[in-house]
Amino acid sequence: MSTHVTRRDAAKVAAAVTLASSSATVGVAQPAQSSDAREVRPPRREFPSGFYWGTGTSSYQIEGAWNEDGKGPSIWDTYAHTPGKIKNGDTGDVANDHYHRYKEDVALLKDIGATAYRFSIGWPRIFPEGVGQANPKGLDFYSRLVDELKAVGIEPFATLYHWDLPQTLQDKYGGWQSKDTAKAFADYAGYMAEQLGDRVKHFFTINEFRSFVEGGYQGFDVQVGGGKTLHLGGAPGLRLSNGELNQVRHHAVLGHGLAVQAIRARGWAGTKVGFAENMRTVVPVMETPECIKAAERATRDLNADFTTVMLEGRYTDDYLKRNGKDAPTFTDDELKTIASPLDFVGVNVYRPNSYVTPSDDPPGYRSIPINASHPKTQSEWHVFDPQCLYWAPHHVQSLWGAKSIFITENGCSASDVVADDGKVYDSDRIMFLRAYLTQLQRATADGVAVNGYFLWSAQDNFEWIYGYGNRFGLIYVDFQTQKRTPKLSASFFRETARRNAVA
Ligand code: GBH
Repeated sequence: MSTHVTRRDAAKVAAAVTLASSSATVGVAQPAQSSDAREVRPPRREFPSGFYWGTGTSSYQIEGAWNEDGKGPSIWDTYAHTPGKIKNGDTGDVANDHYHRYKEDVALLKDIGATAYRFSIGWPRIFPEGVGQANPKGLDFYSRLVDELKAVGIEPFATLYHWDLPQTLQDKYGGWQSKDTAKAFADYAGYMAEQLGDRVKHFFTINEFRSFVEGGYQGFDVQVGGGKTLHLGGAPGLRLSNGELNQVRHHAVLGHGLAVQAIRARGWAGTKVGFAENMRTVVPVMETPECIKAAERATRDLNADFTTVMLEGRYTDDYLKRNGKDAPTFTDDELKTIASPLDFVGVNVYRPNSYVTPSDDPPGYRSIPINASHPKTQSEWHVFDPQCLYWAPHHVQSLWGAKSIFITENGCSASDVVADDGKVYDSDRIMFLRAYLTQLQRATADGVAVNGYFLWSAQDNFEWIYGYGNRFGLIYVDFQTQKRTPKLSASFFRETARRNAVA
């Protein structure tokens, strides 16, 4: 062993001698001092100043306290309590016990360097029956949470609907199958803007229309490569026909529009409002003008039911034709409401939904299949492609002229474990974040108006039908003891937020 080291050292000395003598011979300076030596700059991928660095969570996924302080049951309480619906029979009854530990959790957000926090308000905490008398204890919880955030300088962003519909509205109206639910949602939204609007300046109406409508009212098939599809579902677990489903979609966007109007009517001056949708993200196969145009067309088309109608105020001809007798029924007035002007557009971006090339035949683009070997993260639906964090906001701006865009969710699950030294080394999450954020930085450098990024999620939490198995957090949670441990990715996030540049 020692002989080996000695021999290597000897070789180094010999090399140095050779260099020195050759430079002496030809009169060339040492490489380190050479004027034509390649200078390597330190990486510098900065975001615009004032960019928000946030994390996100949702009420049912972290709060627990499912039947405390007057909260009414939600459709997710019912669904999770139904045997066989959630992996391992997990429920959100206790979850991260955030309802009782919110102070510790806000302190952790501060520690990991977040400057913004996107949380959701549990509608049945505020209106246990969906409508009627407000529950002061429910309101008080969110009011204390907001105070706690503001006290440490973290900007609160509130989502009004992250899927936990009051069970009463499901029983009474069939949930979003009825316009009455859309109206009740607007009343609740206006009330929240009135109550919290002195301190909360940003509201998101609804989170992921596509997920809760398609997952909850029919179940949906997701392409994951090689022609393989997954069938995913969620509360309330209905299986409606296509025509009925389109009507639910319509009521959901109508609820959004009515909520925007209620927030404007009853909220405080300076309140900003938008939605947070997991748009179908389309990536052009190549960055040629023709291919980018094709990707834009596909984006408008594939999102006709939610994003497009909310930003354009009309269902595209193609959407109506494609759905024929299954198209939703609507009025012109409703379309106007649905497209009520917004202050920003929120997009949740995880994966590409489609890769397109141009086509001479209508509709002007062709979706190519995702390959079987395409890389994925730990979640079975999560096809990995950093480019989608470039293209999603790019399309939103080029198609609809959005002046302000937030990435309301982005992140991945990973097989995190606590190592012997007590740390959590989530190397793959850091790779994921660096790659995706590099593309987001590229978008802002190209002039796309992105004002903030919310990493999903602050903490590991109840991942819907997957229960506690799929961990998305920057902070590891031991669900037996409720101990929180920041992962290595939390250091990456803190450094990124501190420098306002990809770390
Ligand atoms: C978001 O939804 C949720 O807002 C959040 O609550 C959740 O914890 C987080 O992401 C992580 O999953 O996108 O075409 O592949 C994501 C839940 C959305 C994941 C639909 C699967 C399948 C359709 N799901 N998606 S697709």
